[in-house]
Amino acid sequence: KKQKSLTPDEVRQELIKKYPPKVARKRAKQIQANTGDEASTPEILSNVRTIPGIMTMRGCSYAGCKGVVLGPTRDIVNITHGPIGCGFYSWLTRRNQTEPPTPESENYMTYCFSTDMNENDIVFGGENKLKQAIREAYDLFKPRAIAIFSTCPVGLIGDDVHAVAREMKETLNKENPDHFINIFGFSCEGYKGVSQSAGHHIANNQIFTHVIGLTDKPKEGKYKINMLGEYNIGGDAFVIDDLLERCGITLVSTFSGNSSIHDFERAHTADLNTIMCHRSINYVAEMMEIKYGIPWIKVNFIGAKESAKSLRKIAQYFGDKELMDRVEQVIAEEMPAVEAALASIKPRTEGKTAMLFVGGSRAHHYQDLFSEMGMKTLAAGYEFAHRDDYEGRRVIPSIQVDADSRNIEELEVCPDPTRYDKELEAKKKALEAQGYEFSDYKGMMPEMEQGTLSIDDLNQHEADKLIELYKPDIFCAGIKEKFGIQKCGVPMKQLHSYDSGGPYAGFKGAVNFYKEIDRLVNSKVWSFVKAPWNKNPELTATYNWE
Ligand code: CFN
Ligand code: HCA
Repeated sequence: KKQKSLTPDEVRQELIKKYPPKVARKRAKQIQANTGDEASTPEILSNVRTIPGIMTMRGCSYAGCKGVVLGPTRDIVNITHGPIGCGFYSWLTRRNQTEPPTPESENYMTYCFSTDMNENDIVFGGENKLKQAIREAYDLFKPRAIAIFSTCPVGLIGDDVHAVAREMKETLNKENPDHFINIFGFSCEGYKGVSQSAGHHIANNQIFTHVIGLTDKPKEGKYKINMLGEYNIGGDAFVIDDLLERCGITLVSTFSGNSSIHDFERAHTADLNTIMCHRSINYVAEMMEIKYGIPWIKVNFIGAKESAKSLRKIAQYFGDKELMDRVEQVIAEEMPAVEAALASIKPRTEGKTAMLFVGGSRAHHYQDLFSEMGMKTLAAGYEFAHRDDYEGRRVIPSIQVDADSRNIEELEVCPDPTRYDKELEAKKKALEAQGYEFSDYKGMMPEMEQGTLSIDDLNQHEADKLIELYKPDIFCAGIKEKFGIQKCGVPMKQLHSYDSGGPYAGFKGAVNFYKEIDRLVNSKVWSFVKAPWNKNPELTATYNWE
């Protein structure tokens, strides 16, 4: 347990005291005490470059674009233009699942496509090799679309992936007039911006420019929505799809869990955009609102209460009695299993403590599940989120161009929104007049208890210190953090890949999560672990800044 009771300020001092003054000053602004209240929530420094030498938890721009946003797409041939490691290490490690409609349907997710650039290509240029790779993929699969992802060396040597995409699209479509192929590239070199976040932005821009709106064939249905920012990790999207279907809500497309490019192409025919992970896809939502007049709302299907709230919010948007009744019926069908699980588990989890350090939305969303189990989140933080994700609606919620990624293509918003739907705009205004809140997202910090900590871009040194100072009952983060934390004797749950577990979304997912956390926090096994650095003190690392 926490050795002595420290104030948040004292904890901050402990975390930064080993740093040289300039580093300490910057990190101090990224470590803030929550006040439990929106108005007095402090500003937190975020979305800034990690100081070199610090063992950050972050990933890169290529990971955000190729791995996160486009990774779960099954019917786009995603080619990594770069050395083989980039393609290999982003190959299904995220555990995003897919279910093609028939066994014959296109599914390229099990393949790892790469140009496998080597020294020769770096010296003489890799464009020809890329053209060959596109042709080879085309001849083998005849897909609807091929996407090209740039890795660091591509930007450094100056290969023009967009020119190659244009040329190959024209050539292949001329050669095969009966089969339309879409080819587009992403300038998502790993070093762009400060984190995965720049990669999300780049992915969103290109999907909006090259794919959304390509076909007008609508899906049948009375209440049509898109689900943005749900990536089907561990099967989460399957649970959500099932809930929506039972409520009678038609899912036009999901960006991009269990997705199909054909649905992306007609996403603009939906009536409402719902956003699950705001951080990774707010750009698409904003652009679709401007170009097609489709309003968006924030939803969250992590946690039973939040899932119920989200379904109700969608139903209220359509304002239809029949839909509202059906939503209530589905919630009533789901809740008994949730309540039964909590009745047996909560007595064992109540009062336990957690720490959550994950990407750009889960460090917030998963707090709902912990609080349903009576557990308190002592400290939480994102790897790469922006101030709006932390501080909520008091920060301007619109598109923010990353300060450090000015060189990414600016938003291409249609100057002539001919298909702008005035009716939807009027509906939005009318709903707002009735008190419907489109943007009721409060952000992570105002929802955390007073005296808890929010820490942006946590690193290994600070994670070790937090564990030493608080000894939480569970620590949630990613694969790079996992083993160091377990060696400190603390149970660790991966909230990226869910280790081998999941789904955790919706009501059924909540029950899975309660059981998993109960198992972890009530197992004694971790308290028997003796870390190698305790047995062999010579292995202890020392920070020597002088
Ligand atoms: S599935 Fe999402 S929920 S998309 Fe994003 S911000 Fe990553 S890959 Mo890892 S688990 Fe994580 Fe979020 Fe949105 Fe995942 S918290 S870091 S870029 N993320
Ligand atoms: C990424 C993907 C990642 C990494 C997970 C982890 C994921 O950002 O590159 O660090 O364990 O969810 O797969 O966030």
